[in-house]
Amino acid sequence: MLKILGRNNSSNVQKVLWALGELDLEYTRDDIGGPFGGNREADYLVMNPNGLVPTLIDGDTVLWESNVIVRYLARKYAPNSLLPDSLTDLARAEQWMDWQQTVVAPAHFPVFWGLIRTAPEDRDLDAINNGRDRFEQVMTILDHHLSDSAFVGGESLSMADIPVGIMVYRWFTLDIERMELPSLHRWYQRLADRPAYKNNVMIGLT
Ligand SMILES: N[C@@H](CCC(=O)N[C@@H](CS)C(=O)NCC(=O)O)C(=O)O
Repeated sequence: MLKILGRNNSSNVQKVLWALGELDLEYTRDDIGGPFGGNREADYLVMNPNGLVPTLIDGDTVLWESNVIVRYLARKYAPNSLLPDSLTDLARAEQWMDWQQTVVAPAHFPVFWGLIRTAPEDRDLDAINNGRDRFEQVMTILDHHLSDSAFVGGESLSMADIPVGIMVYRWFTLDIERMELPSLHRWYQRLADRPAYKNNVMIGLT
Protein backbone atom coordinates (compact mmCIF):
# COMPACT_ATOMS: atom_id res chain seq x y z
CA MET A 1 0.00 0.00 0.00
CA LEU A 2 1.12 3.57 -0.62
CA LYS A 3 2.72 5.27 2.38
CA ILE A 4 3.15 8.99 3.03
CA LEU A 5 5.61 10.32 5.54
CA GLY A 6 4.68 13.78 6.75
CA ARG A 7 2.51 15.76 9.16
CA ASN A 8 -0.86 16.72 7.66
CA ASN A 9 -0.64 20.45 8.48
CA SER A 10 2.23 20.88 5.99
CA SER A 11 1.21 22.56 2.72
CA ASN A 12 3.49 20.25 0.78
CA VAL A 13 2.12 17.12 2.42
CA GLN A 14 -1.43 18.36 1.78
CA LYS A 15 -0.80 18.45 -1.98
CA VAL A 16 -0.13 14.72 -1.91
CA LEU A 17 -3.03 13.92 0.42
CA TRP A 18 -5.44 15.92 -1.74
CA ALA A 19 -4.24 14.13 -4.90
CA LEU A 20 -4.61 10.74 -3.20
CA GLY A 21 -8.10 11.73 -2.08
CA GLU A 22 -9.12 12.77 -5.60
CA LEU A 23 -7.89 9.41 -6.89
CA ASP A 24 -9.56 7.47 -4.08
CA LEU A 25 -6.31 5.60 -3.41
CA GLU A 26 -5.71 3.81 -0.13
CA TYR A 27 -2.62 4.82 1.82
CA THR A 28 -1.17 5.01 5.28
CA ARG A 29 0.51 8.11 6.70
CA ASP A 30 3.03 8.61 9.48
CA ASP A 31 3.29 11.94 11.32
CA ILE A 32 6.85 13.10 10.59
CA GLY A 33 8.32 16.60 10.80
CA GLY A 34 7.55 19.69 12.86
CA PRO A 35 6.74 18.80 16.48
CA PHE A 36 6.69 15.07 15.62
CA GLY A 37 10.34 15.06 14.48
CA GLY A 38 11.77 11.95 12.84
CA ASN A 39 12.87 13.77 9.70
CA ARG A 40 16.50 14.21 10.80
CA GLU A 41 16.94 10.53 11.70
CA ALA A 42 19.44 8.54 9.63
CA ASP A 43 16.81 6.13 8.31
CA TYR A 44 14.63 9.02 7.14
CA LEU A 45 17.56 10.84 5.51
CA VAL A 46 18.31 7.76 3.43
CA MET A 47 14.86 8.16 1.87
CA ASN A 48 14.81 11.96 1.79
CA PRO A 49 18.26 13.55 2.16
CA ASN A 50 16.70 16.99 2.63
CA GLY A 51 15.13 15.99 5.92
CA LEU A 52 11.85 17.51 4.74
CA VAL A 53 8.31 16.23 4.24
CA PRO A 54 6.58 14.74 2.31
CA THR A 55 8.14 11.46 1.26
CA LEU A 56 6.12 8.92 -0.74
CA ILE A 57 6.78 5.19 -0.63
CA ASP A 58 5.13 3.18 -3.41
CA GLY A 59 6.69 -0.29 -3.34
CA ASP A 60 10.31 0.17 -4.39
CA THR A 61 9.69 3.75 -5.49
CA VAL A 62 10.62 6.35 -2.89
CA LEU A 63 10.10 9.98 -3.87
CA TRP A 64 10.42 13.46 -2.38
CA GLU A 65 9.46 16.91 -3.72
CA SER A 66 5.71 17.32 -3.37
CA ASN A 67 4.98 18.49 -6.91
CA VAL A 68 6.95 15.59 -8.35
CA ILE A 69 4.94 13.21 -6.19
CA VAL A 70 1.69 14.75 -7.49
CA ARG A 71 2.93 14.34 -11.08
CA TYR A 72 3.94 10.72 -10.37
CA LEU A 73 0.53 9.89 -8.89
CA ALA A 74 -1.24 11.56 -11.81
CA ARG A 75 0.84 9.66 -14.39
CA LYS A 76 0.62 6.30 -12.66
CA TYR A 77 -2.90 6.33 -11.28
CA ALA A 78 -4.89 9.00 -13.13
CA PRO A 79 -3.80 9.32 -16.75
CA ASN A 80 -7.39 10.12 -17.73
CA SER A 81 -8.21 12.65 -15.04
CA LEU A 82 -5.48 14.61 -13.26
CA LEU A 83 -2.92 14.30 -16.08
CA PRO A 84 -3.47 16.58 -19.09
CA ASP A 85 -3.15 14.66 -22.34
CA SER A 86 -1.59 17.02 -24.89
CA LEU A 87 2.03 18.10 -24.71
CA THR A 88 0.99 21.74 -24.50
CA ASP A 89 -1.60 21.21 -21.76
CA LEU A 90 0.89 19.13 -19.80
CA ALA A 91 3.54 21.85 -20.08
CA ARG A 92 1.00 24.51 -19.02
CA ALA A 93 0.03 22.44 -15.98
CA GLU A 94 3.67 22.05 -15.03
CA GLN A 95 4.19 25.77 -15.53
CA TRP A 96 1.58 26.59 -12.85
CA MET A 97 2.97 23.88 -10.58
CA ASP A 98 6.52 25.22 -10.81
CA TRP A 99 5.19 28.76 -10.38
CA GLN A 100 3.65 27.75 -7.08
CA GLN A 101 7.02 26.48 -5.82
CA THR A 102 9.17 29.31 -7.11
CA VAL A 103 6.88 32.35 -6.84
CA VAL A 104 3.74 31.77 -4.74
CA ALA A 105 5.21 29.77 -1.87
CA PRO A 106 7.98 32.33 -1.13
CA ALA A 107 5.44 35.18 -1.40
CA HIS A 108 3.03 33.61 1.08
CA PHE A 109 5.67 32.31 3.48
CA PRO A 110 6.37 35.47 5.58
CA VAL A 111 2.63 35.98 6.08
CA PHE A 112 1.91 32.37 7.04
CA TRP A 113 4.96 32.06 9.25
CA GLY A 114 4.44 35.44 10.88
CA LEU A 115 0.74 35.01 11.65
CA ILE A 116 0.47 31.27 12.32
CA ARG A 117 3.83 30.05 13.57
CA THR A 118 5.08 33.13 15.44
CA ALA A 119 3.88 34.44 18.80
CA PRO A 120 2.24 37.90 18.53
CA GLU A 121 5.01 39.59 20.54
CA ASP A 122 7.71 38.22 18.21
CA ARG A 123 6.06 39.16 14.89
CA ASP A 124 7.91 41.20 12.26
CA LEU A 125 5.01 43.33 11.03
CA ASP A 126 6.95 44.84 8.12
CA ALA A 127 7.80 41.37 6.82
CA ILE A 128 4.16 40.29 7.22
CA ASN A 129 2.81 43.40 5.46
CA ASN A 130 5.32 43.21 2.61
CA GLY A 131 4.56 39.51 2.24
CA ARG A 132 0.82 40.24 2.12
CA ASP A 133 1.36 42.74 -0.71
CA ARG A 134 3.43 40.24 -2.67
CA PHE A 135 0.93 37.44 -1.96
CA GLU A 136 -1.83 39.68 -3.33
CA GLN A 137 0.18 40.43 -6.48
CA VAL A 138 0.60 36.74 -7.27
CA MET A 139 -3.02 35.90 -6.43
CA THR A 140 -4.00 38.66 -8.88
CA ILE A 141 -2.04 36.86 -11.61
CA LEU A 142 -3.95 33.66 -10.85
CA ASP A 143 -7.28 35.53 -10.72
CA HIS A 144 -6.61 36.92 -14.18
CA HIS A 145 -5.74 33.47 -15.52
CA LEU A 146 -8.94 31.99 -14.04
CA SER A 147 -11.18 34.63 -15.63
CA ASP A 148 -11.79 32.41 -18.66
CA SER A 149 -11.56 28.87 -17.28
CA ALA A 150 -13.17 26.96 -14.43
CA PHE A 151 -9.91 25.36 -13.29
CA VAL A 152 -6.24 26.20 -13.70
CA GLY A 153 -5.71 23.70 -16.53
CA GLY A 154 -9.08 24.11 -18.25
CA GLU A 155 -12.66 23.05 -17.59
CA SER A 156 -11.93 20.20 -15.17
CA LEU A 157 -9.67 19.65 -12.19
CA SER A 158 -6.13 18.56 -13.09
CA MET A 159 -2.77 18.34 -11.36
CA ALA A 160 -2.31 22.03 -12.27
CA ASP A 161 -4.82 22.99 -9.56
CA ILE A 162 -3.19 21.14 -6.72
CA PRO A 163 -0.14 23.20 -5.66
CA VAL A 164 -1.84 26.58 -6.16
CA GLY A 165 -5.05 25.23 -4.62
CA ILE A 166 -3.20 24.75 -1.35
CA MET A 167 -2.02 28.34 -1.47
CA VAL A 168 -5.48 29.75 -2.18
CA TYR A 169 -6.88 28.19 1.00
CA ARG A 170 -4.21 30.09 2.88
CA TRP A 171 -5.03 33.31 1.00
CA PHE A 172 -8.69 33.11 2.01
CA THR A 173 -8.05 31.85 5.55
CA LEU A 174 -5.21 34.00 6.90
CA ASP A 175 -6.33 37.01 8.90
CA ILE A 176 -5.26 39.62 6.33
CA GLU A 177 -6.80 42.28 4.12
CA ARG A 178 -7.77 40.92 0.73
CA MET A 179 -8.76 42.74 -2.43
CA GLU A 180 -11.75 41.35 -4.36
CA LEU A 181 -10.53 38.72 -6.80
CA PRO A 182 -13.78 37.28 -8.19
CA SER A 183 -12.43 34.59 -10.52
CA LEU A 184 -10.06 33.36 -7.84
CA HIS A 185 -12.94 33.26 -5.37
CA ARG A 186 -15.19 31.28 -7.75
CA TRP A 187 -12.40 28.74 -8.31
CA TYR A 188 -11.81 28.47 -4.56
CA GLN A 189 -15.53 27.74 -4.09
CA ARG A 190 -15.30 25.00 -6.73
CA LEU A 191 -12.39 23.46 -4.84
CA ALA A 192 -14.22 23.77 -1.52
CA ASP A 193 -17.05 21.66 -2.97
CA ARG A 194 -14.67 18.72 -3.42
CA PRO A 195 -14.52 16.28 -0.47
CA ALA A 196 -10.81 15.55 -1.02
CA TYR A 197 -10.00 19.27 -0.75
CA LYS A 198 -12.29 19.84 2.20
CA ASN A 199 -10.93 16.86 4.14
CA ASN A 200 -7.22 17.36 3.49
CA VAL A 201 -6.71 21.08 2.93
CA MET A 202 -9.51 22.97 4.68
CA ILE A 203 -8.46 21.77 8.12
CA GLY A 204 -7.34 25.06 9.66
CA LEU A 205 -3.88 26.58 9.76
CA THR A 206 -1.45 25.45 12.43
N1 LIG B 1 10.23 21.57 -2.06
C1 LIG B 1 9.86 20.65 -1.03
C2 LIG B 1 9.73 21.43 0.25
C3 LIG B 1 9.39 20.54 1.41
C4 LIG B 1 9.28 21.34 2.70
O1 LIG B 1 9.80 22.48 2.82
N2 LIG B 1 8.60 20.77 3.69
C5 LIG B 1 8.47 21.42 4.99
C6 LIG B 1 7.00 21.36 5.43
S1 LIG B 1 5.93 22.26 4.34
C7 LIG B 1 9.29 20.66 6.01
O2 LIG B 1 9.60 19.50 5.83
N3 LIG B 1 9.64 21.35 7.11
C8 LIG B 1 10.38 20.72 8.18
C9 LIG B 1 9.53 19.99 9.15
O3 LIG B 1 8.33 19.80 8.93
O4 LIG B 1 10.08 19.58 10.17
C10 LIG B 1 8.56 19.94 -1.41
O5 LIG B 1 7.77 20.55 -2.13
O6 LIG B 1 8.33 18.80 -1.01
